[in-house]
Parts: sequence; C-alpha cells; structure tokens
Amino acid sequence: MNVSFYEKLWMWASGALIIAFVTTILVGLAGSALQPPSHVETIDPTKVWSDGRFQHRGATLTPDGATVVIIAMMFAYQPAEIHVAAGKPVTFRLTSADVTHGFSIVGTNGNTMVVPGYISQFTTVFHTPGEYLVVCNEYCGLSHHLMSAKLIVEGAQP
Ligand SMILES: [Cu+2]
Repeated sequence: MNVSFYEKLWMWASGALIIAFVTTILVGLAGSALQPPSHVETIDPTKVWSDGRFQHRGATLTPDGATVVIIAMMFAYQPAEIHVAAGKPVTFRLTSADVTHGFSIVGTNGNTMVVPGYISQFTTVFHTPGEYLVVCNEYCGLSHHLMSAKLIVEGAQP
C-alpha cells in the first residue's frame, strides 16, 4: 500500500498532538498533586434548619479571622449580608436546603458548589476592603438569576 508523504505527515502530526495532550494532562495531575477531597462532611438535607452546625448562621469573628455559616436555598442565601474583616482568613461553611446551588464571590477566588447533603467548606483571605457581590453560579430554578448576597469586607481595625 502506498501512502503519500503528506498523508503520513498528517498521521504523525495527529499522533504527536494526542501524545502532547495526554502528557499535558498527566503532568498537570502530577504537578498539582491532585488528591480526593480531604474534607467530606455530610448533613441530612431535610434537617439543615435544625442541625446544630447551621443554627448560628452568619459570621463569627475571632481574633484570628472568621467562620461564616450560610444556608443556600431557592432563591436566596441565609443570611444575605455578611461582614468580615480584611486581611484575615475567613472560613465559609455552606450547605443547601433544597437543590444544588453555587456560591461565587465575584472578583475573588471564593467559589464553591453547594450540594444538598454535603457541607462545602473553603478558606480564603480578602485583602481589599469593600462590598462584594455573591452570586449563585449553578442554575437552580426559575428565579436563579435573583439569587445573590452581599459580602462586606471591612478594613483592618487600627
Ligand atoms: Cu441557586
């Protein structure tokens, strides 16, 4: 069988591209040391309002930072306004009372999915004081576009 030079060239180029893509994925996996999530905490989604871990919603400030407890539901966050301090670690703990929601703090790296039955947790530091918009970035129903909250990062105390 006679395969023309250009056909061979395209076959080898395609093969090289596939090898390059697979290598990129493997190097990315190894380089970022991906592991299964280390924080898996479950909750009965029908009892989030009475669960002790979600009784004190909102920000609890400590000298070392803050913990913010939030319940997401169609189509709001409870509470809808959060105050934290700039420059200190803030740990967010969220769960959903109904369907899967998102929690994205616009303009920051604060972003998580909020899945019923699970507690989502992440810690971040806000260096710039100001008012941040929090939006739901997982489509959750007809009024999904109305689902938002306000995060107020206050300047460091003198
Ligand atoms: Cu939502």
